[in-house]
Amino acid sequence: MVVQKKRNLTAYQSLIRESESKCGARRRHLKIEKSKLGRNASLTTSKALAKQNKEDVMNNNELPNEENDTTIQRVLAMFKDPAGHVQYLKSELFARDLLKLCNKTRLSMQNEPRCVYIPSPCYVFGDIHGNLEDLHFFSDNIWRLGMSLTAGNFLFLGDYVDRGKSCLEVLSYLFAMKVMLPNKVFLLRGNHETRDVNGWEEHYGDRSFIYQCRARFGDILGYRIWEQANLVFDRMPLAAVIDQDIFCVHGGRYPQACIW
Ligand SMILES: [Mn+2]
Repeated sequence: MVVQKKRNLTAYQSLIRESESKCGARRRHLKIEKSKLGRNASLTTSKALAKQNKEDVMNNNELPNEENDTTIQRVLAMFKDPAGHVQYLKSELFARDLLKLCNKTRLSMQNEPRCVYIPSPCYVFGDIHGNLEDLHFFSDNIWRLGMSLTAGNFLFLGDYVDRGKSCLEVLSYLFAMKVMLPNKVFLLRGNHETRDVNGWEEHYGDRSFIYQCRARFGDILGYRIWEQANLVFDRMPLAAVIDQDIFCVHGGRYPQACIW
């Protein structure tokens, strides 16, 4: 789904402030301010496109903020050609990269409110469920030059793991994108981003996230990766609002969740 409002060229800039409620609970509020970020962003994009020829883009991937991050470079290379990276995907290096990415993603999410406000244009994606082919389809058709050179924001509605065979590959790519573009990529929490669901090996068998962690890296390291990924899931926002107009949330979230 593509949400785009043609008339609205301005973006909303959000500032987070904290306050204390009557019962003493700390709450985060978002102050939304209109700005001309949208127009500036598109000028930046066209400048970047003019600067880099197509070959540069294909070779260097998209690394504006994390240019020297070899972890991200390895994950992006893997995503481009998974068949050529079979050894890497089985290696301890991939396990270490996953742990690093979990850590960085958690840090980048810790200041996000439970409901994130996103300006249009925004691409919205449903359940990926460990399906690398789906992600490749989107990448080939929606962000061919990479997310950083594609105008707009990217919102994923949750359920990244379970059911599919490539949970670790999908997660590493999405986390790398979040780390690289924290204000452009947003990952909501789905009902599979909970330990009860993604640890339910009896039900999902070899398609369960915990099974894939342990089968790939052994019980100890596999369990560690599973837990670190779940610590990221614990920090994920639950909802998003595009242009203060379109409410986005994963179906199946428990009803008592407090979004605000
Ligand atoms: Mn679901």
